[in-house]
Amino acid sequence: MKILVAEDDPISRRVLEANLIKWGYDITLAVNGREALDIIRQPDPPSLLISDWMMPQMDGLMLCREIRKLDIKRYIYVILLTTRGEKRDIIQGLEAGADDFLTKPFNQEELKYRIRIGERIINLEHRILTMANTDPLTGIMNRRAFMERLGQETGRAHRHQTQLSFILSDIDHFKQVNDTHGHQTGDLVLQCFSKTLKKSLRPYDFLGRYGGEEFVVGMPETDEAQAQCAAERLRKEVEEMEIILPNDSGLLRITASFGTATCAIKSREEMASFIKRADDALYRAKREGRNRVCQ
Ligand code: GH3
Ligand code: MG
Ligand code: MG
Ligand code: MG
Ligand code: MG
Repeated sequence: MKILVAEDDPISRRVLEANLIKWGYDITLAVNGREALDIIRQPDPPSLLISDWMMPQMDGLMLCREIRKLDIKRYIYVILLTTRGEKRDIIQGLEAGADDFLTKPFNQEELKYRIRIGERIINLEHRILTMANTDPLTGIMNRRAFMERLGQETGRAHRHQTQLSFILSDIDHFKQVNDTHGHQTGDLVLQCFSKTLKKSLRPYDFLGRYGGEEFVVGMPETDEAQAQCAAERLRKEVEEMEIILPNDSGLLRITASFGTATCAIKSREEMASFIKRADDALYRAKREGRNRVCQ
């Protein structure tokens, strides 16, 4: 776990640093609240902050208030350290948004176990977030997580004036798989299908389960021709895939249809219309006989 220490006193900072390293934490140091806030605003910030109260430029109290105002995805657990141990100081600290409070001089062992409390909360949040973003059957992003990521990538593509492509795929006659081989085999097919897509994609492409037997791929920095090419590669991989049925019941082969769309560079195309174009293309692929790519 990454811990940020905000402390203006060099000696206290060094003692904290030495102990946190000894306890196995990955630490970042800041000499005042302003510097700490800048670090927290960067992508992938530390999940726990140990902050002194009295600091130049921005004190610990102000820092707590600013952190709670930020629109960030992950919770930041804050332990405030101070020489001010009166009841009303503690209340003021908690009111500003601190999760815990230690009065200086404090016992280092006590700090160690107070960090553990924060760690349990951060781990719990991590588990819940993972569950909220993952499709349990295939282990890939669910629709919610995919759409969130697509939104970020659309923004990035617009800022950097690059093209973003989108592939929507749907397994052909999947209902028949369920009807002929049972729902469990259907589930196995979905798992094999997502694995095959995943291993055929580039590391920066992202894959999600859109619903049922529909899967989506986001492809940053990819133009129309490249997207067509990638979808064609996926189509072929799926066609060649052999699914080993349980209990020696032989092999099963499937096909899928694909629709692609590319986000225009200059007009910040609405995400909904972008998806609609891929959906229309997929519909065409189905109508024209399935096991094909349309754009
Ligand atoms: P098409 O080629 O037109 O796409 O035909 P299809 O049979 O694939 O399409 P249809 O929409 O008729 O059927 C999709 C089926 O997918 C119906 C539904 O029961 C099944 N399905 C959806 N989610 C799951 C799942 O999680 N597991 C299993 N086993 N089946 C699922
Ligand atoms: Mg101080
Ligand atoms: Mg479908
Ligand atoms: Mg289908
Ligand atoms: Mg259908």
